[in-house]
Order: sequence, then C-alpha cells, then structure tokens
Amino acid sequence: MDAYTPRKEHKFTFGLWTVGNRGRDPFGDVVRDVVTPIRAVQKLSELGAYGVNLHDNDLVPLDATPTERDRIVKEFKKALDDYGMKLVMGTTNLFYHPVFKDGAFTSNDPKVRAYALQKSMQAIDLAVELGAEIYVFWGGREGTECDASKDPADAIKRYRECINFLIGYVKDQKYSLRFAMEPKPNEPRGDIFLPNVGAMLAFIETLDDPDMVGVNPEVAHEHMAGLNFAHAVAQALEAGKLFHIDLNAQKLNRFDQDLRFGSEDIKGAFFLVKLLEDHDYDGPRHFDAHAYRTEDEDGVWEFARGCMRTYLILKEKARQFNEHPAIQELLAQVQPRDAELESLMSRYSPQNAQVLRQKQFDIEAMGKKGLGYEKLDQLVIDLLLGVA
Ligand code: GCO
Ligand code: MN
Ligand code: MN
Repeated sequence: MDAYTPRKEHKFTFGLWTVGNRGRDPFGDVVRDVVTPIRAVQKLSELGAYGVNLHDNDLVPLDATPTERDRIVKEFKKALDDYGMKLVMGTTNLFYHPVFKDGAFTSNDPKVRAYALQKSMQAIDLAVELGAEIYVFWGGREGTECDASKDPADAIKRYRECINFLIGYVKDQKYSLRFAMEPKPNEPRGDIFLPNVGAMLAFIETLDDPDMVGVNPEVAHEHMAGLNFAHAVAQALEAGKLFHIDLNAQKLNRFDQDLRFGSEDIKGAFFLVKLLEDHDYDGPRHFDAHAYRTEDEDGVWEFARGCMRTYLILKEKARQFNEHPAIQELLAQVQPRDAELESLMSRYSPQNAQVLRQKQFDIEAMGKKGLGYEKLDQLVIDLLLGVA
C-alpha cells in the first residue's frame, strides 16, 4: 500500500472487454486465455477498482436462450455483490455481427436499424437489471468507405431517430439511465459519422431530451484525429456534458492503440487529470484500453494496476502544481484580473459598448510584453520528471 494504491472511492472502472482482450489484431490471432467476467470482477476488485462496464455480449452470448441468459445474469450479479463491485456502464455491441457491416442505426436497411433498436432495448434492460447508471453509444460501424452508398445527412437523421426512440423507451420504462455518446473519427469504418467531441455535442442538442444525453470522450479517439484531448473534455465539462470518460493512451494520428493510461504523452495525460480533478469531475474514470499483445494474464493485471497508479500519480502532481510557489507566481502574472474591464465585457449593453469604445489601449506595450511561458512550461516538466 502506498499513496498511489487505488481505492473504491477513486471510481476506477474497466470494461470487461479491456482486461478480457485476448490480443487478437488484424494480423494475428489471440495470444491469451479468456478472462471470464467473474474472474475480471474478482481481480479488479482486489486491485482496488470501483466497478466494471460491459457490452451485452461480453456477458450474454448472442445465441443464449432466455434460461441461459437468466442463469448468467444471476451468477454475475452474485459476483458483483461478493466482491463489492458495481456495474457502472452498459452498452450494446452493434459492431461485431456481420449484420452491422454497413452500420446499425445509420444502415440503409430499415430491417437492420429495427434489429439494432431491438437489440439495444434488450441490452438496456440487461444493464439496468445489473444496476448501470450510464449507457454508452459508440457507433463504430456508423460510417462509410463508399460515400456513394448513402446520403450522410440521411444517416444523421436516422441516427437521431434511433437515439430518440431509445430515449422514449428509457422514459417509458422509468429507468434512471443517462446516455453518453462516444465519438471516434474512423476504425473500423473508413470514416465514422459524428467524428469528434464537438460534433457529438452539437448532435446532442438536436435530440428529444438533450439533458439526458452527454458524451463519453476517449483519449485515443481525439488523438487519432490529432486533436488536444483535454480541450475537447473541457468543452464537454463546461457544458455539463461529461457523463463518462474513456481513458487510455495513444500516439497521435495512428490507429486506435488503446494503450495503458499515461504510457504515451505524459504531459497531455497530466493536463487531463488536472482538468478532471480541478473541476471536481465525479463520474467514473473508465480505462478503455488493453495490455500489450506481448503479455500473458499477469501482464493484464500489471496493465490494470498501471492505469490506476499513473492516474493517482498525476492527480498528486496536479495537487503539487496548484501549490507550487514558482508556478503559482508566474500564473498570477499571466492571468491578471481587471474588475472594471471584466464587468464591462461580461454583458452587452449600449452603455458598456459606449464605455468600451472610449477606452485607450497601449497595444504596442501590450504586444511587447513577454509572457514567461518557456519558464512556466519547464517548471511543469521539472515537476513531472520529479526534479522540482
Ligand atoms: C473502440 C471503442 C469501444 C467503446 C466500447 C464501449 O474504439 O473500440 O472505444 O471500446 O468504447 O464499445 O462503447
Ligand atoms: Mn471507448
Ligand atoms: Mn477506442
């Protein structure tokens, strides 16, 4: 036990599919044995996680009979109870079966869209039965390679119609479930609709009940598109839309690498953790990642331990940043306050506009002043490298 040992109150979660990942990739077969859902619950609990997340078919096979389904659910519920774990988030697998090869909610074929809705209603029932509070929609197959095949505006309309249908279903069932939409720019499709956090936030506002729906941003997904993840998360947080988060690591502009949290881009990971902690984000911290393909099961648990440990180390670094005298002094200099100007700008009025028009600004002096960001950034580097 040390200061970086995870505890339940840190709200760390893992998808069953993350520690259950067997290392299959497009070029090679599985390299590890199955980690059953019950084993995942037991091991993650021992390691200090708060809960797990699942796709319907991570737990219940697609071809299970109703009796089999009920037995599996009962055993899984018991494991959650036995090990003091929560089922935090549920989602539907709308990407694996060939029926979804050209999309689920955005498929051209009404039969496929209808089946996707039927499967989602069943998966929502399952998630609620297990105690889920959040339901994620990741539209992995909602996209195209062949743009001739569908009108992208129609695809968005169909997407909206399906999410609205499920909003209606959840309300009708009186479930207290919130939706979190997860954007991704591509993979497995050549291009996926609603490719980033900004696009998703705009889409949400067009739904029947925007308050019920937020986003589930993922580090890897924004980094695949070369974007600043913390900035995307900040926009969601500021809008009250950060319902869930998928933490992992990724080199920029590559395929979805799903690496251990913090294993790439330490500085980006630091500013992300700092953002979440500074803004008292109280949702689950979900690691949507998996162990390197080089690992056996022991490596999987090292991976899980590492994700949580790095988060807690960065949380401590964020605390140190906020109390670091030299950093805080520099910040005070570059973040000056001006009560009069701030009040003038805070709201438009003809009077405020008039006063602002008359103001004199010495823009030459303002433009000449150095900001000291080289020093500030180096202090951050020193802090992160343990030299400060
Ligand atoms: C991916 C996605 C998925 C989703 C998961 C839950 O790139 O494969 O990140 O892992 O997060 O399907 O919705
Ligand atoms: Mn994800
Ligand atoms: Mn992903």
